[in-house]
Amino acid sequence: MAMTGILRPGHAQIRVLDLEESVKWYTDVLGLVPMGRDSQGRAYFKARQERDHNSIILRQADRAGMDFFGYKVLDQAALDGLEKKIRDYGIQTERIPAGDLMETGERVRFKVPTGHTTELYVDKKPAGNAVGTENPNVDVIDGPGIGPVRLDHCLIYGKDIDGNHDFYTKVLGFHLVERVKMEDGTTDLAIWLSCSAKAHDIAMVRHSEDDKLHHVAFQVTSWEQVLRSADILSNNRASIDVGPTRHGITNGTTVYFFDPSGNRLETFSGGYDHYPDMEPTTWTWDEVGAGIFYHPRKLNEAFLTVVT
Ligand code: M3P
Ligand code: FE
Repeated sequence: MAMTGILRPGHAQIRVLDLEESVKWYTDVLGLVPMGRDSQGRAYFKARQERDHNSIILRQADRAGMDFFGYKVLDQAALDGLEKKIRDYGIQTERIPAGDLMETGERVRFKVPTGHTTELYVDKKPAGNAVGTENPNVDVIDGPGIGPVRLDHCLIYGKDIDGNHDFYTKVLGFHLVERVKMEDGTTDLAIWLSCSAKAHDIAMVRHSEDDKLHHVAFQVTSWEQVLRSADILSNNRASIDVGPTRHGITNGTTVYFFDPSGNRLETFSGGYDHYPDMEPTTWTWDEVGAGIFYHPRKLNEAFLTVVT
């Protein structure tokens, strides 16, 4: 039976260099809904169709990047079971008390083999989406800003991609959706993993330095909304990295851009459904360019190497 353990990515805490400037940008340009601040000064946001209180937390720091990525789990029994499996696998866990993150229950925190701090939690206070749950209107996305519907996935960089693959599939219950092979034809350069029927809930690329962030991605509803994202970004003089274009991998349409601190973000649409019984898709080294950006069919060096 599906969806008995980890349900979906639930929150990401992102480091920003100037909190006030970032709060304004995440509200007015990205179009997230501001949900308040905590006693540590962190700023909370949700995407407009998310029902839980927060999904993006901004923390002022002296360098950009991601502090942690958290997944929502079905219930307490599933959380306890997952914590036991993580410990039995040989990875230490720590419990962060309820309320440390605003309107969020107790979290189980651990480090995956690439050094990324990762969390599981059950409770986050329902806060309502843009249209409610009784006889809802269609959510007409009218601004301010892009207004993505939800936090969708992140792409992380680190050394032990094989360790992450093993841990994510054997312990956390994810399945492999796509992979890119290196020149040797056997080593994985990158993998896309799902805990659901989405084309990916997380992706990871082999890299010389651990605990790096490539991007955090938000879903929008159509290719036209991807184009609209890029228009809004350009209107606001935001730094667009790549696109709008399409990935061969996942078939998603995409635009990549940077927040004011240099964290790369993505709004994307589409991507096929993938179930655990389906064979993963493999991209060989000679066609990796088309996997990443389907139209130019060649690698973009800056896209691959700039991380926070
Ligand atoms: C995606 C995606 C890279 C590919 C990224 C792909 C970094 O972001 O959403 O499928 O090679
Ligand atoms: Fe992505």
